[in-house]
Amino acid sequence: MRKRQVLKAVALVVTALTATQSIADGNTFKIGLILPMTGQQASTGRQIEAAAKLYMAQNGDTVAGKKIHLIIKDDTTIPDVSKRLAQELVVNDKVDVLAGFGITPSALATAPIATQSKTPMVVMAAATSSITQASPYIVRTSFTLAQAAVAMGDWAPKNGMKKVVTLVSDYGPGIDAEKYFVERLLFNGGQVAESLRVPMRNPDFAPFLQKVRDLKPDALFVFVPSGAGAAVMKQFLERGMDKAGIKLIGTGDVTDDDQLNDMGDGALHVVTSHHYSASHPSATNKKFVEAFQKANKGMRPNFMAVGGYDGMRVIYEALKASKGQGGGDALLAAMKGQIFESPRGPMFIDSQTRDIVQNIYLRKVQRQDGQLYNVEFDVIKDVKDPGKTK
Ligand code: VNL
Repeated sequence: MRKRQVLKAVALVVTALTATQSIADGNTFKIGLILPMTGQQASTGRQIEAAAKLYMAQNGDTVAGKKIHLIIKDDTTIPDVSKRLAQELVVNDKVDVLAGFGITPSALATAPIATQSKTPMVVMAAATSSITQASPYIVRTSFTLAQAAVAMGDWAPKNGMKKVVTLVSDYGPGIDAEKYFVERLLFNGGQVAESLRVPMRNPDFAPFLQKVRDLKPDALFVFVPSGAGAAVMKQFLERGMDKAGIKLIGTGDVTDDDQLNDMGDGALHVVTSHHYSASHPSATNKKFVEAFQKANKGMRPNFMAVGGYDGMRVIYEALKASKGQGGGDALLAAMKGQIFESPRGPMFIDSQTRDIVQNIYLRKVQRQDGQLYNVEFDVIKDVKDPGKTK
């Protein structure tokens, strides 16, 4: 008799709890942010986490009547872990949106989960062209290497660098950077002395740089992922390659704002092409950089931070536009076609490709107020990803 009553009471409590839970869920909007918080690309996770939190601090955590719940998971820079975490976030946590993705293999591994569960997946960092084609639920707020590299392939040969060696990380974004840079370089009358590819994991640049020295090109074009640029710069300078008359050029990943200020004067005058510089001269960017630094002990935001910040904006606005109703397809529809001013400049999510259209800037490393910055000196407006296959 007693036992029965206890059981009944327990059942009632459980029912009540479940009810509260489901009411809470009904008013909650969950964003599963999968990032490399440890491992080789940990700086990317750190930057995006800080940016997402800043966006929420500035814009509140209630949107269209829903309480935003950010769930951050560390994929340790390992694609299989990204995929498993995404599965758990969708099945157990019932997230409304998946976001983050520090490296291309993580984004590609997770794409099928987004498709199967009809969950929008906002790629805030990874930058291989093909990613947006891996799932109709992917929207990108970072950039593509093809987008950035084309500008350098036009600029370098017109500025005295005809004979170039390329050195890229041997995976998706590196292969895109090499392909689109070389295509434009050749088109503009330049020549490729050699194309070198270094392993993505634990790269040792020394033997490759020695080879470049022997080839004596006018310039060395480099793509390495965010976080690896300082090592390249150090070894380039240690080998006296600048003194041997070889110019270092690349996409802006190599002079990443996260590391640039610690690279020293050897980095001065390096020219790169990219979509974001912390010194981008707009009121929107000044406000962003100041607030980011204030909230993060002076840490300077890099292009990863801006991808995360704008990604949150795309999610918030999609939730508003779909009036808090949620549902993957409604959210996705409201992400497509968004157009707004980012700290990087104007940006647009192309509804056909779900990829980003944005300005690409040519920048030169210079000292401003005692610090090293990528100072923009030219712009190619509204660049679509040239790497889309039909
Ligand atoms: C990727 C592209 C990663 C560019 C990066 O840094 C980067 C990628 C982590 O697609 O894997 O700077």
